[in-house]
Amino acid sequence: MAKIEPTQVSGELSAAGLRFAIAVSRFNSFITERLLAAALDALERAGATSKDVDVVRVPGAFELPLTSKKLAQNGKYDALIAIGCVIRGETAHYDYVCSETSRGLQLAQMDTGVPVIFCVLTVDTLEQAIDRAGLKGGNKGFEAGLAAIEMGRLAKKLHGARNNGAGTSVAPKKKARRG
Ligand code: INI
Repeated sequence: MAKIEPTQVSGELSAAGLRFAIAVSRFNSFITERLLAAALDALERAGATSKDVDVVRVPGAFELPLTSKKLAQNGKYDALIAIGCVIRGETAHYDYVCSETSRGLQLAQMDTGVPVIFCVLTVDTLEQAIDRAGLKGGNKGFEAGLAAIEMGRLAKKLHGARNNGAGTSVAPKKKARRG
């Protein structure tokens, strides 16, 4: 059995001092507004205040990736949450919206380095969506809020990990000016 005791690195569930943006789709707003309320509840319980959170509304889930990428690029936020709800219809539209939304959100976080939490329900029926927005399946918005806090904290730590040991956040050294 190995005897080493590796340093454990994870993000604490404290939102104090972190900034968040939440992009919310208006499509299926009956569901997305419930997810948003739960995400805000999680952030507030963990210490976030009104000035720490911006909410941006978009037409549908398909618009979440570009909006998230622009929000991530402006450098104001430690973590983002993308909230949507795609319900299967009779055509292949559902498949295109689901796959491009998930792919685009992953690209947004990989391109910018800012965590983007995926809070897009992809369900077959309205009942399944309701279950995940506050009924039988809990509320995925609350889980997304917690994930945003954890990833926002973790991203800060990992940013400084090479400079001062894992777990310590240190801003990168400024380059010395020449001349
Ligand atoms: N957008 C959603 O967020 N959920 C859906 O269920 C949905 N369906 O079923 O069509 C949906 N479509 C709109 C799409 O996200 C875009 O807003 C639209 O195509 C304009 O680009």
